[in-house]
Amino acid sequence: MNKPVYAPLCSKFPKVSIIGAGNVGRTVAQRVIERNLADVYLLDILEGLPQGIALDLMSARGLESHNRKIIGTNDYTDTAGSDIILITAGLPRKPGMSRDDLLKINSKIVTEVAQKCLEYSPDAIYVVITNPLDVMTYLVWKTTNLPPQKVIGMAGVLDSARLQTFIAMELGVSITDVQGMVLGGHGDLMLPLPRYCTVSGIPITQLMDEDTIDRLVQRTRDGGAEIVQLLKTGSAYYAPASSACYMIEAMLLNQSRLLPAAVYLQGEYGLNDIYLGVPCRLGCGGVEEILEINLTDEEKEALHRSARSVRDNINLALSLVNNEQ
Ligand code: TXD
Repeated sequence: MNKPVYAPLCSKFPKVSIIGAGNVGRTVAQRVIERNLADVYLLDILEGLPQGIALDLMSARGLESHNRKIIGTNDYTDTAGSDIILITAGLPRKPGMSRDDLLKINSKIVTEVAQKCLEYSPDAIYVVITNPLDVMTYLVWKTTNLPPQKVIGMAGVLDSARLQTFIAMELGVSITDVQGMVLGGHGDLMLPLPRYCTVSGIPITQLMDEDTIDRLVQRTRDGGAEIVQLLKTGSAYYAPASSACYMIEAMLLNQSRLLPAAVYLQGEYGLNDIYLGVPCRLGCGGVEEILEINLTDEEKEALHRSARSVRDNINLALSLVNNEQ
């Protein structure tokens, strides 16, 4: 009698490589493995850091009851054949450092990281986290020359989660009943859209007065800064990591989720050759559709104002990177 062959049901478990083992990178790694979504390769420029975090997370596997592995590394060859590359590498702004200084440093880091990842994972989908988000996502797309649907920036999910949280807290309702959407660049000019916020289908404009909505919109815009001020060192990472994991899950499980993300615009919303937060559909191919929702003239103008600021920084980043070469 022939012996049965016990072949694995699937030959390959998804592989996610996370570049930058800082607060966001390591927290995304934890979320991804604890949800059994993929094996994770965590890479950092600092020796020992990703290895230490990986060993710590591996030691918790039995307790957290999952079977995914996490490898810490400083070597890009380990990231070969990734399905998703998440770029969180960068420096935070330090005292005395101007925004331009930070733009220059992070542009250099992100460009180098993208080049190295592309060498080993040319077929991956690239998700960018590093700030300034829309500019860094544009640079990754430009550097890799990948189809735009395979390079995406994470910000809208986070900004929308913050808005939804503030609405739920204000009304004392369950967060699961709240829907909301924030478009535009990930900065002071982001565009929370109260008209598209609902609680179980009821527009929030019927549940709150205008002053309250304005206050929550402003708190959303200042959401990152409020946390930075409280933490004193570093910036938010739990909700950013959840947001990144949410997008990774949508793609790995081919969920066709409709969410806001920084995507490459080619005429949508009257904007061209720019990365900006708009609603899109995410699935296994990356960005599967960009949705053009109706905006009032005022909202359109606010979106364009945000785009102008992102474009100025893209131009500045490109000139800084080109002068460096
Ligand atoms: O909504 C969003 N997109 C954001 C963005 C929400 C939160 C954080 N946001 C930005 O993500 C933040 O402004 C930073 O630009 C990144 C990462 O934030 P994090 O809080 O994780 O920063 P850390 O803790 O400083 O970690 C950065 C790591 C650190 O371990 C460095 O050693 C590493 O990046 N680093 C590198 N790794 C690999 N290669 C290079 N060149 C490199 N340079 C730094």
